[in-house]
Amino acid sequence: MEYRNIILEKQGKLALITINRPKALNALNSETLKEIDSAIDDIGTDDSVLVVIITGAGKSFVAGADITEMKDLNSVEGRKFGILGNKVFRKLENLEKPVIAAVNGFALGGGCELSLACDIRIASSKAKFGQPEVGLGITPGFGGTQRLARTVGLGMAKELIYTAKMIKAEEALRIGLVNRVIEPEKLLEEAKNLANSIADNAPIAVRMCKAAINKGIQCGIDTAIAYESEVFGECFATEDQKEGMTAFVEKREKCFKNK
Ligand code: DAK
Repeated sequence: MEYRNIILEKQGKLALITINRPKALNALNSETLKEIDSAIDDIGTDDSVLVVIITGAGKSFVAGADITEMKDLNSVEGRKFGILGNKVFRKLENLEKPVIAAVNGFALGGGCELSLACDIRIASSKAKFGQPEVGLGITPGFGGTQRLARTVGLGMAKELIYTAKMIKAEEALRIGLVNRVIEPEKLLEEAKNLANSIADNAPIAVRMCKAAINKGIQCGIDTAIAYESEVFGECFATEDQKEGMTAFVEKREKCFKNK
C-alpha cells in the first residue's frame, strides 16, 4: 500500500510510524486509519521488526479524529467510523510486538486513545493530553472510556473525560499516563533507546509478557496466574531460553534468535 498520511520506516530491529498530516495536526481521517491498519499488518508479518514506535510529524501527535470528516456523519456512518478506529486500535494493542508512543505534541481525543492502545507512552515536554469529546457532543469512541481508566484509574479518567480539559506533559507524568517526559529534541532518540533496550531481550519472551499482561488485566487473578504459568512453561520450548540461561552460566554475551 502506498502511504499518503503516514510514513513507515524500518531501522534495524525497529519500525517507526510517523502520522504525517501536519496541516490538520495529524487528525485521524478514515484514510489515515486504513494506512495505520496496513502498516500494522506489514510490521506484524516482518520478523526483522521487534519493536514499534509511533509519533507525529510537526507540533502534534494526533489532534483527535478528523472533525471535518466526522461532522456530517449520520449514526450509521458514525458507527462505521467508530468500528474502523476501534478495529485498528485493537489490532495495535494486540500486535505481538511492543509499541511505544513517542508523544511529541497534542494527543487529544483519538490521539490520546491511540497512545493508550500502545504499550508505553513517553512524552515531549511540549505534549498535551486530553479527551475533548464531550465538548463536541460525543463520547470518546476509540477506547478512551475503557483504556484511560485502566491506565490512570477511575477518578482521574472521569475527571479528564467529564471536563474535556487538556493537561500538560508534567501532569500526565504525575497521574501515570506517561512513563517519562523528555526535552522535545531528544524525544525520538529516547524512544529509540528504549525500543532498542527492549529489542535486546528474547523476543518470544517479550511477546508472551505483552500477551500475559494484556490478558491478565482483563480477568480474575486465578485465571491470570494460570495464563502466566502457561506462557512461562512455553518459554522452555524456545531456543532463546536455552541461549539466555547458557550465556549467563558461561558468562558470555547472549545471542537471541527469536526462536
Ligand atoms: N480534525 C480536523 N482538523 C483539525 C483537528 C481535528 N481533530 N484538529 C486540528 N485541526 C486542523 C484545524 O482545523 C486547522 O486547520 P486549518 O484551519 O489550518 O485548515 C489546523 O488543524 C491547525 O489547527 P489550529 O489552527 O486549531 O491550531 P492551534 O494550535 O490553534 O490549536 C488545537 C490546536 C489542537 C488546540 C486545536 O486545533 C483543537 O482544539 N483541535 C481539535 C481537538 C479535538 O477536539 N480533538 C478531538 C476530536 S474528537 C467515534 C470514534 C472516535 C471519535 C469520535 C467518534 N465513533 C465511535 C464514531 C473520536 C473523537 C475525537 O477524537
